[in-house]
Formats: sequence, C-alpha cells, structure tokens
Amino acid sequence: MTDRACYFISGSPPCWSVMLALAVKGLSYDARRLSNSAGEQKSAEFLAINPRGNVPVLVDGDVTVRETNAILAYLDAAYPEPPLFGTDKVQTAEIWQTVCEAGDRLRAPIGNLVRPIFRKRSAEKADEIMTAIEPVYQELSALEANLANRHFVCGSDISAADLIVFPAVMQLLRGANYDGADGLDLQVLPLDEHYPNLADWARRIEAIPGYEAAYPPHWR
Ligand SMILES: N[C@@H](CCC(=O)N[C@@H](CS)C(=O)NCC(=O)O)C(=O)O
Repeated sequence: MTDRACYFISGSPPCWSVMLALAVKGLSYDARRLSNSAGEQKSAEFLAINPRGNVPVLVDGDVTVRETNAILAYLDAAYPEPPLFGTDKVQTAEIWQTVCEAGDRLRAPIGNLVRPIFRKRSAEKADEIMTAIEPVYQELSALEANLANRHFVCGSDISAADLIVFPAVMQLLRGANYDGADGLDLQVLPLDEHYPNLADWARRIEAIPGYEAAYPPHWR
C-alpha cells in the first residue's frame, strides 16, 4: 500500500513524463487512470483533486501537485536521488532549458500533428500535417547530432530533459505507425534508419526499471 498516486490519461505525454520520473526515482505509486473519452478528468471527484480538470496530477501523502514540470521539480526536491535536474548549475541550466524548449518545440507541435491522425483525418489534413512536421524535423536532427556523443539528452545521466522528450518522440512514432496515417509518410520510421542515435537513446530509456509500468496501457 502506498500513499502516492499519479492520475493520468493513457497516451498523454505529460503523464508519461511523470510516470517515468517516478520510475527513475524508484518510487512506487498507484497509477489512477482517467478516461478522457468519458471525461473523468472533469468529474466532481477529480475536480476536488485538481480544479483545473487536467492531468498529470501527483498526490504524495498530503502534497498534491499538478503541471508536469512542477511535479518533476517536486519529485527532485522530495527525493533527490537520482537527480533529474543535474548536480551543478551548468547542468541545471541546460536541463531546464531543454525541458522548456522541448515542451514548446516537440511536445506541443507533435501533439497537434498526430491528433488528426488518431482521429483518422490524416487524408484531409495531410498538407497541414506535413507543414507542421517541418520544424519538428529540425528538432529531431538537433537531438540526433547531440546524441552522437552523449548517452542522454543533457549528458551521461538521464535527466528531466529525457523524460519530456521521450514521450513526445514516442507519440510521433505512434502517429507515424497508426492505421489512420495510411498514405502519409512522416519520415521517422524505422527510427533506426532515420535517427539511429535517437533509436539507441530510446532503447536506453526503455531499459529503465519500472518502464513497463509507465507505458501507456492502451498502447500495449
Ligand atoms: N501543461 C500541462 C498540460 C496538461 C495537459 O494538457 N493535459 C492533458 C492530457 S495531455 C489533459 O489533461 N487533457 C484533458 C483535459 O484537459 O480535459 C502539464 O504539462 O501538466
């Protein structure tokens, strides 16, 4: 029995980031899945936990935290080992910079471009999707170059930056492989061919103990 719970929607990159952080920290938790299609995040019961009605939310004993980055920072303060935000000011600056930029330049645009694919509207939205992915390619290429001589996005150790970038990249791959993406070549699969360093990096993250428990249930 644990006094820690993570409220999540399956397949949500922010939720996955938090669950991966819990895995990296080796913390047990109750994974409380909410149904987006049933609108459970807007239920009176959940609004009592988060009046904004969105996820992820971490409840850790008597502390309740919403917002992905706030949760990651909270976890690092409450459970310092292993650190998610580096051990010196230069690392901390780079990690926070990457976390913020990845939210804006990867997670948000990828979420926007895969949504029509998941809704099986990729044929009618093909031009918009292919335009929207252009800046994402630039980010992926920069990551690919960066990972040529680093094991993780901000150095030799996993950090919050990896935990934000990884779910976004995985969502893009799922979109590229989705039934509804028929006829649309997003130029990311197979990842080993398009971005081999990213593929190696993804395998390092997949090897984290606790990875399986964090994996989006409806993707299994
Ligand atoms: N900035 C927020 C974004 C949270 C967010 O967009 N959550 C989505 C899931 S990815 C959600 O709860 N959507 C359902 C809703 O807003 O009703 C964070 O990173 O925590």
